[in-house]
Amino acid sequence: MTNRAPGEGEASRFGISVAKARACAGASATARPARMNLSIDDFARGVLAADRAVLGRAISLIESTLPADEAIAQQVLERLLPSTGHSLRIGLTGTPGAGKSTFIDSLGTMLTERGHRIAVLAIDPTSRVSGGSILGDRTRMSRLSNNPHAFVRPSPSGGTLGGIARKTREAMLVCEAAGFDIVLIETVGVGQSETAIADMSDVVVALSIPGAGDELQGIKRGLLELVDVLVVNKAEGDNAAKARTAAAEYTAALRVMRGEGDRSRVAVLTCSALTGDGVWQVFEEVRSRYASLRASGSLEPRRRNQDRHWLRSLLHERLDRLLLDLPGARSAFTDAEAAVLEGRTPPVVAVERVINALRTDLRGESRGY
Ligand SMILES: Nc1nc2c(ncn2[C@@H]2O[C@H](COP(=O)(O)OP(=O)(O)O)[C@@H](O)[C@H]2O)c(=O)[nH]1
Ligand SMILES: [Mg+2]
Repeated sequence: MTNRAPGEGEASRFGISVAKARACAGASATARPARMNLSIDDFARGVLAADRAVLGRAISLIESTLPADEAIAQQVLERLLPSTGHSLRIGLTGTPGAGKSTFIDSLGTMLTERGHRIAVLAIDPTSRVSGGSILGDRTRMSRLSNNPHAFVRPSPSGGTLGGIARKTREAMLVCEAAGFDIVLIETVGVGQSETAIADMSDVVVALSIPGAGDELQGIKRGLLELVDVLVVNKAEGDNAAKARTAAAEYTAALRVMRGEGDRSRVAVLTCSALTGDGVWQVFEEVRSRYASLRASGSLEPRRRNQDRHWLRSLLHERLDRLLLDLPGARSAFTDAEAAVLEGRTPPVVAVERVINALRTDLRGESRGY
């Protein structure tokens, strides 16, 4: 099999069977477009048949930034869309070292033993620096990484948080189409990645550890809005009592912050991801929240609302790109930035100039059709 340059060999994409492609799986994957000679049909059929090799490649396709790959990725996604949505989507956040990967390994193993199929994905904007939250942690997920009923995929590296989150979300849809009935998405508990995870999960779990009295400051109001289940991990041995105290402090603080009668109360639990104690209870809480979302008819509206957020953020991203793709708008933007930096023009005036240049560019474009 030869390495193909992007955009080359369009026709051959439709010629190769999944089986043949699988036979090539051992070949070196350097500098090859992610679509790698699979047709849209091959991708869709392979994913729907839960072919792990094709699933892996479909996700690589989604992560690819080659324009030719992106175009195919969109069509593959569109084909798979009717087969998505049938999973419980669990978001897991918490500071590095809180035990997220260990927790996923423990819970994931319990779930596969009960007949579930688990996909584990990650959103980690720092992955390029840290070497990948999940990849670096494969040892922490040693059981799950070798489990035939689990699929573990590291965070896509590079790009903006928005880009990484989008790709993770699309990978989640592909995993759903491949029949995984539980998707666990891990993110480092920093800044906006928590918002991103809440925008693709049905239930959000935050993991923390008993610290030296910093429990209360650990609950940021923003995070509180996003989290359904708060878990104090490492609650075993000498730590068990400390963890219980931390959980009690969380409960008290949450009551104050949210108000006594708030029905959408955050559940506070303790567990030990290491021993497995309490891990299943965390899942029961997650499952019961998911069940009430479904029973009350709020699951679908919640997901549609998430889709609307994605639509808006994708649109913003594309508009940014469009601005830079159109020559008039781009140079107006460069001038505007310089003028604002030098204090010659207020931003509100500068933005109008850019918009006017953009309008002129677009009028020119539409005449070209
Ligand atoms: N004692 C104890 N250690 C744990 C527990 N869960 C995780 N750890 C340890 O905490 C460290 C960080 O765990 P990891 O799962 O990588 O955390 P992550 O960064 O949140 O994914 C590792 O050394 C784990 O072995 C637990 O329940 N108890
Ligand atoms: Mg981890």
